[in-house]
Amino acid sequence: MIKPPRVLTIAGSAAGGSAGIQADLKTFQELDVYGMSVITAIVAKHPETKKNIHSQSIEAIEAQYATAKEQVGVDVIKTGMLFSKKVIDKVAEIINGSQVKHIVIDPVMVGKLDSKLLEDDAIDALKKKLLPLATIITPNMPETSVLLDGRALTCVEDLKQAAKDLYNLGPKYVLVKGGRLEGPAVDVLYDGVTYTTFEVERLHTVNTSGAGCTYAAAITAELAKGNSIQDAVKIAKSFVTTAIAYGFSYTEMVGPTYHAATRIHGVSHEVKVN
Ligand code: PXL
Repeated sequence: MIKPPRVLTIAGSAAGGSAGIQADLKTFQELDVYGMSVITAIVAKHPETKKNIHSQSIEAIEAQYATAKEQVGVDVIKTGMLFSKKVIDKVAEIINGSQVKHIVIDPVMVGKLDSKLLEDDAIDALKKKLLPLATIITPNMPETSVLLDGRALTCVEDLKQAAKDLYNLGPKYVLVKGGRLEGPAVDVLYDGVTYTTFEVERLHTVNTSGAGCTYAAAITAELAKGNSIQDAVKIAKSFVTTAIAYGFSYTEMVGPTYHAATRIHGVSHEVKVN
């Protein structure tokens, strides 16, 4: 009987299905791990009040974690949108007591549709309490800038220096994603000694909603299956690039990546590792 590795995402619910918990669970399913979730907040805009973040109570967060742990058990944890300092404190406490094999932290701050997904006064707690617990953190360029006090990033060398400075906050590995650079899409991995770059051709599409969540979720799944960090990042980047290549939109709005693309189309994009 196959019992896949058990993976828990602690993140926000993106009602449109492209990002957050929904992207994570779709990715986990595609990559053959058993997915579970703790929902920290629901992102969904009310048509009249315009309220778009519906945060969950600490009690609800504790209850979801207790349920996942008791009913199933947890091998690897991923975090996404945490929203507040209060939630970050609780998630740090959960992680500290969890004894899981890996922690993947995607320091989500702003969504594609400009929702603010992390409060300003939570950034310090993220840096001091959560990042030091991570096996790997996966900031994009805007998140990297915020974590490094507004630093400008314009080239791969800047990403390397940023990865080194983020490494000093305590995670075992830092993956700075260069999606907003010109030219090929290059990400930089740093382990305290060596830099590894992961490069794919740049795809020209607007339908990338949830790409960051999907990438980090794929890394989480591959680590849970026992892959090395380098292999997990390589497989995950190929997976998310193929998902972006087959992204689409049902409406006028920015659409999702296609989580099933690798399976449905039987292709996976080549990633150059250096
Ligand atoms: O893509 C970042 C993201 C993460 N988590 C949630 C989101 C979004 C973007 O909208 O809604 C819950």
